Amino acid sequence: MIIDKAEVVVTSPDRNFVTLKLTTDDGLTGIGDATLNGRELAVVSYLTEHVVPLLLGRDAHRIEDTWQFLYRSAYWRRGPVTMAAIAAVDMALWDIKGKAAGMPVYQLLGGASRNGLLAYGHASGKDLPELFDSVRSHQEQGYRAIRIQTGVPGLKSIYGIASNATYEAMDGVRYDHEPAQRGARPAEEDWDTRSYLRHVPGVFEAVRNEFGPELPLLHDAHHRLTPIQAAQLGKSLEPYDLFWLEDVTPAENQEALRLVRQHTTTPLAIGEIFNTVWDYQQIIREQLIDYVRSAVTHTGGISHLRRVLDYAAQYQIKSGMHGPTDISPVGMAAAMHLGLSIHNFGIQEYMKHGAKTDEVFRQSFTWTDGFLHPGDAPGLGVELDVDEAGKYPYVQAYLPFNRLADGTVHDW
Ligand code: EZ4
Ligand code: CO
Repeated sequence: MIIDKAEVVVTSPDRNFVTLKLTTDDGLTGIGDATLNGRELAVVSYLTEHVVPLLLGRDAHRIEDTWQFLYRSAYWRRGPVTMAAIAAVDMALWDIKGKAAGMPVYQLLGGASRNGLLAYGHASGKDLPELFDSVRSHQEQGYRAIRIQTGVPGLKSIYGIASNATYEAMDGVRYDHEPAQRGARPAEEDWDTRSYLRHVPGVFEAVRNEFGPELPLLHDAHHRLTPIQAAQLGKSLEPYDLFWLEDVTPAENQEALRLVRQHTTTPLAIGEIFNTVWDYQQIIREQLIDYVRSAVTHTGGISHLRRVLDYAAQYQIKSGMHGPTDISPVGMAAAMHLGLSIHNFGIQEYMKHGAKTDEVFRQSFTWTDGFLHPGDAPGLGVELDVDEAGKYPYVQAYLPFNRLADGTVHDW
């Protein structure tokens, strides 16, 4: 089983996706997701110029050896571009191994540890009536756990709220929240932490009053707070029993979470922008988080994220894999196979992709009563239609950035 072809496919049905497609000499194909939102072409270049030439002629069965070779032989380790490229190779090789074995990937990882994966969706609204409608619509779609994001009085556009501008930029495609916008420059949003901290507890009180105590609710602070502000938010949300509070501080400083942890019992989730186990070393060992947010796509693939989650399991920390629309259907499938097999699965983020995306990527997962299942097709269970992908060339798009009232750039 020698890799004799490796192609990098860039396509933009609804949004940009980067996919690595490997073909072996006996005709098996495997695909992996390498999408890095807003920096897609950097990964394309890393793969095309530096990884593809090294893959040709290698034994496709040797997943671990290939992973170690790509990680260590580069000398320059880690980083989102490198780790997304390695992730794509890793996923594609697991896909091929599954097809060679005639088994879905989760069987190769030890088999199912559960019947399905509890998933949460994104409800949002600029005000409470719009938010309540969005929560109801998610419940009608079967979601049993819901992330809550709202507008903050005085701020024009804010992370997590589906806006008409976004729909227009996305050719009218309705995503519950897609922050990247097509165009030559990133959109500028505004931010004020004090207004946010004042407003959010009242929103959760209203949501609990409307929807009752049972519904698991989540919230994303998206890296914007200082440690003491994060502690304040965690405390103020305790009465509303959150499933988790996500990314309260910028993730680079792991120690910041110690201070947050000393002040609040609100469960914490972090890690969507982490890319190796080293980013988690201290926060897992010191039990400073409750959920690991890494995506398979951004953390070196199934092989490496499984290591992170095995380490987390020793501390009763669970998975909460990132699953926004910028994770392609291939990356989502990889997350589902991994999540189904590990013991310490927590919850899976799940936003539906657009109709065009679903035509480019033919998928075999199921969504039943709020639970995902990757399906039983051999490999990852996703087929890339290269002709269909070719209809949608890359479109430049950027994630937004924030400025404070005085013009200072703030974390987005
Ligand atoms: O901003 O995926 O929890 N989800 C998130 C996402 C991220 C985007 C960045 O590409 O924080 O909405
Ligand atoms: Co997030």
